[in-house]
Amino acid sequence: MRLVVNIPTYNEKENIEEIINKVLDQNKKIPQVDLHVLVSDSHSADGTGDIVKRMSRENSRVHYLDVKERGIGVGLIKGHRFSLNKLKADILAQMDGDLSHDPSTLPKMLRYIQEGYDLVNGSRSMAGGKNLLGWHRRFFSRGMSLYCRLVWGTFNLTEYANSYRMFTKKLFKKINFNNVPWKSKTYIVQPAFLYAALISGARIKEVPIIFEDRKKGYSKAQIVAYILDVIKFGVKVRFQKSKTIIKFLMVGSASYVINAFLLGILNRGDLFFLPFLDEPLLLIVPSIGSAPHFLFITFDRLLVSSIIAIQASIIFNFIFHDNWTFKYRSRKGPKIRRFLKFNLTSIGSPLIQLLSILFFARVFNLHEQIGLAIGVIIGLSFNYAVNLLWIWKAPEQSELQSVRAKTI
Ligand SMILES: Nc1nc2c(ncn2[C@@H]2O[C@H](COP(=O)(O)OP(=O)(O)O)[C@@H](O)[C@H]2O)c(=O)[nH]1
Ligand SMILES: [Mg+2]
Repeated sequence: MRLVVNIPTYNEKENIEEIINKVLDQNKKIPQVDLHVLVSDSHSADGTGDIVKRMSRENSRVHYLDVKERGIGVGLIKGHRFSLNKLKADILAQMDGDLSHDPSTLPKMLRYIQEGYDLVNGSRSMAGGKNLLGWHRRFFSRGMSLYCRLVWGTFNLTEYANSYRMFTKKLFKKINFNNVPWKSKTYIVQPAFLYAALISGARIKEVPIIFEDRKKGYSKAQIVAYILDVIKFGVKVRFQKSKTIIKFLMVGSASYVINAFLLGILNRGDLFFLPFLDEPLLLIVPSIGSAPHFLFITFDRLLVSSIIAIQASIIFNFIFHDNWTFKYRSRKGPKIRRFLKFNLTSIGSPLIQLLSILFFARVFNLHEQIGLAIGVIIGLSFNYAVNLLWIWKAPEQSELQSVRAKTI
């Protein structure tokens, strides 16, 4: 099993040799993997490339890739692709080339990957973690984390910006890079990659790390441009999420039309005052006067037509939600189980509407249409919430803690 640690660099001649050696040293602690280091360099002008090329001639575990263009995202993504395609990596990792990340965390990260996590993320903000950068950089990291947490709604992740990560080849292949602005000149690739991993249903584990400030060389971070990119990305994520609600409401409206139309033609042959058929489609089912009774229920045409119409609209809803509205969310288990869950929760909304009509009419003496309108809003919110949290849910962090150990 091969693990490739990708180090993106731009002008790191003072640090690169030391960090490569320190990473390779870790192999003693994790002899079960074939550890390699890849330096993905943006054509540094300071001779970083020459140092790495010399090292790669002396040691077959060291590799050099000139990604030519500037940008840490270019180094990372092109580097990971190279690791997969050329170096045949099974597990991918990435860390900074300025000794800010301590390579001795690598064995711990590997352990979690081997336990079945898809992505292990080094965190400076969780218990045991530390950020030793200056106060303004710490302030920026904290602010950015808070923004991402609130906007993305990921309250269990503490770190968004850090680059020290390990993940599986399977996860990397699953990620849709069209949604990751990795060619940007800022470090937006860090949060954007994390978000793309979440969307792909990645099981994520955070491990505490201590982030040292670099001792040599200079920082290439462009904080103002980075802040703007993070804000822009957050707006995009929010819009994506609103799109889900809009789709949900569109499918719901269409299914109401189907429901009403079917009920009309089955029960009466018309829709309100619009005649469609000469007689009800369900003529064979008797109307209330001659219908059979069972316990308190009369099996008349209205009841049978309602059940058929409602069930048809539920099926319509399900097909569109499964293939369109919630398509981007991870789906676990067989489709039939999701369908049964959906049917079960679909009862919730009419029940809420009925209770709301009765409650507002009987308790507050309000018109039944007011109760119905309130009931529809509560019912729809209820359905939307259970759809997101139960039927088409992306895995929660809390679930991740209890993930079953799985050997790779
Ligand atoms: N390939 C590549 N790597 C870069 C680029 N800019 C920064 N890096 C690397 O990304 C890592 C983090 O950059 P650094 O300047 O230390 O940012 P800071 O830690 O946020 O101050 C280091 O290994 C840099 O050499 C770039 O344009 N291309
Ligand atoms: Mg740095």
